[in-house]
Amino acid sequence: MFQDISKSIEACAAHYGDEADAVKTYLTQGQAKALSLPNRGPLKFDDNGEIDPAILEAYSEYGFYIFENALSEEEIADIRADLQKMRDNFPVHMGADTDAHGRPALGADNKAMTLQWARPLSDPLGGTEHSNGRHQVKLFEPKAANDAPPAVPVYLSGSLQFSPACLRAYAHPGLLKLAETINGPDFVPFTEGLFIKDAGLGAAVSWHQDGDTHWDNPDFDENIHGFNFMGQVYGSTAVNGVWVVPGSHKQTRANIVKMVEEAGTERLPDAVPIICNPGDVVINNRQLVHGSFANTGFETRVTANFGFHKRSSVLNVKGAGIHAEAVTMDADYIDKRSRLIGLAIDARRQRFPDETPYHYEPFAKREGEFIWNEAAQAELKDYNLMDLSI
Ligand SMILES: O=C(O)CCC(=O)C(=O)O
Repeated sequence: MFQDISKSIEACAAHYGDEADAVKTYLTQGQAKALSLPNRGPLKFDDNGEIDPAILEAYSEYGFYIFENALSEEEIADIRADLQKMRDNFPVHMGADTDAHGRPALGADNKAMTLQWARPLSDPLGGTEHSNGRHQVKLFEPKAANDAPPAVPVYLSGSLQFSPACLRAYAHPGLLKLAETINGPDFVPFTEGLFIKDAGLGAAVSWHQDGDTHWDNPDFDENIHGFNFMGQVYGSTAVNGVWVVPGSHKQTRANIVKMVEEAGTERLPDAVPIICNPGDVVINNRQLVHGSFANTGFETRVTANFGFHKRSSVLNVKGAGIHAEAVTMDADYIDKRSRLIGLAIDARRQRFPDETPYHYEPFAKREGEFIWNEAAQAELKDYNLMDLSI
């Protein structure tokens, strides 16, 4: 049912010297524990078209849920084709203005952040002040192969401007219904990007919680920092995938330094990997302690991330400054950034005419405003300057 990653487990463990056996056990046991949790299955609805309450209960309990086959084979094929086009247009090396064909590289003249790079198998964020210091510990950095390039792409911000297929996935009616159920019908965007973890090269993302703004809010609750959907383009494994500490989203800001100290290892004992097949989409609470190790295995992971917030979590709130410049996000600002939802719904309607499109209540009387075509796609350039970062 899932890909056999035993060779990757061996390869991963081999990087850890004396700890190789412990790593192997951690990966194998984590995998078994993850697959025993009751938080995966198809996106199900009751007779009234509402999300199956059992899904909402499991999401609330664990802080993540895996929707199997949420993206059809056709949709995944579209995303892979876009990905190939984008990769073909990546800068030929970090900082280059042109791609391998001498054309202007993807994102070369953008104002907003686009492609981010890191040394192969490094942990570029752990233990730094980057992103307001949320990656509190530095993870082990395995040694990459001698012929590995000095830097590899790890994250593409603002991905929907470069990929109509990712834009269409963003308007998946079942997923947007879930966003509505959790965040209310006036839910708003957060940020979108691609996590790229190439086999044998992909960098780590150290343990962290995403939420930054509302930890001391008197109205704090488990959903106040929103969630990310994580669409799996090639699947996700114990070696290349995100690990999470189930249930940690209900508590306050975690002291990850202490968690690692108490465990005596960066391999947090309560964590489990998110295991997926291609086409599965995960909902991941942004307060969950999570992270991913360097990808020392033989399988590449690419995750299409796209998140949503409650409107009340961002309205007239000063942004965290992590994904975009920190400004106070008023109703006009939020409306402008939310236009992406209207455009994505129209893009999806054109590609999948037999599907009932999602009805986004805030644009109930404005649907005619959102017409997707090549010009509208081009106008998305730098849209992520207005990410709703909290
Ligand atoms: O995909 C990954 O490796 C990291 C994902 C992550 O940290 C996030 O979505 O916040």
